[in-house]
Amino acid sequence: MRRAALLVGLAWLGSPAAAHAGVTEVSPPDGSTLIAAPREVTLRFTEPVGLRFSVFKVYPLPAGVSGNRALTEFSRSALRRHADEAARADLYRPAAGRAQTVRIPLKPGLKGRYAVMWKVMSADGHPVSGQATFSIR
Ligand SMILES: [Cu+2]
Repeated sequence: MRRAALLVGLAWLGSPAAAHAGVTEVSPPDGSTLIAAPREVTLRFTEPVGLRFSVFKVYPLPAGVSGNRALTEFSRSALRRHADEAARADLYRPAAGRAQTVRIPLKPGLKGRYAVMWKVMSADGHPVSGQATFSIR
């Protein structure tokens, strides 16, 4: 009985339509406040994501952006921007291949509130986007 349940569970996990790529871990954690600037942001996904069609950005958050809705809107428009390297707080450059853990290097000397945003392709080709924030005192 227990063995049957385990097999059903594995079959569900292996089905491509079962789930989209989600973030299981963000470092620094969403909403955290740090006393020193980290060198990078790390995103861990539920499955390897294709890097070529994925976007990862870290932006300083303007003072007026607070609350989930404003943050989602800010993130949505920032993810679409091109040639925005100067405005960003990260040094991420487009890569190829697949990765389950993505490291986003940060510019040195950051201070204030930041939004980490991502848009990745799930295995079934559907895009999934999300965002998190952190602050540096
Ligand atoms: Cu899908």
